[in-house]
Amino acid sequence: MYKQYQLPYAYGALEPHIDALTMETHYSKHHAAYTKNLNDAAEKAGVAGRDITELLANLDSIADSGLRKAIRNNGGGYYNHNLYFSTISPDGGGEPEGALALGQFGSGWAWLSAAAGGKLLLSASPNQDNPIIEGSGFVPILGIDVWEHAYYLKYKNLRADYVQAFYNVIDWKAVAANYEQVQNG
Ligand code: MN3
Repeated sequence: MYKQYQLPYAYGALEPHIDALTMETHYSKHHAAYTKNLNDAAEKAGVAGRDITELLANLDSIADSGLRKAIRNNGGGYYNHNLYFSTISPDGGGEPEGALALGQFGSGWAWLSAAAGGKLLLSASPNQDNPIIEGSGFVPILGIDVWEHAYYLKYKNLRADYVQAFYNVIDWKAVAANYEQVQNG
């Protein structure tokens, strides 16, 4: 059974950068739905209990194309949001890094990823894809969700303002811990 990352902070803790209603909807509706749908599809495909990273890296092993698509979308959504919610914090912030995230048009994600040995990659993915699903050899260590549901209630069409505000909540300690983990293989 795949379990949602448990938030160690309240929905309103990231105000004013990310508002409480957006956090609550994003976590308790969107992320919860990806998690439930992943569990349902994984059960049907006979892959329940497989490590999520390993599963996403080997989607081709799922013979049924409908289930493969369901696991790509919902497994991606499950993994991506676990990363998202675990790398933001009320104690976040610090030095921003360029124009990460503005390159992804439409619904998707902007990523900072790492590979064994410590190489870093900036990239963007559509939908709920990520560098693991794309077979890049890199593992995401920070993701900015640029689907409208991540910012629309507060920022409306002003995605750049959301991305700018997002830098105030990035938990660089968590990102550094992810980096260490990937770097050490
Ligand atoms: Mn989202």
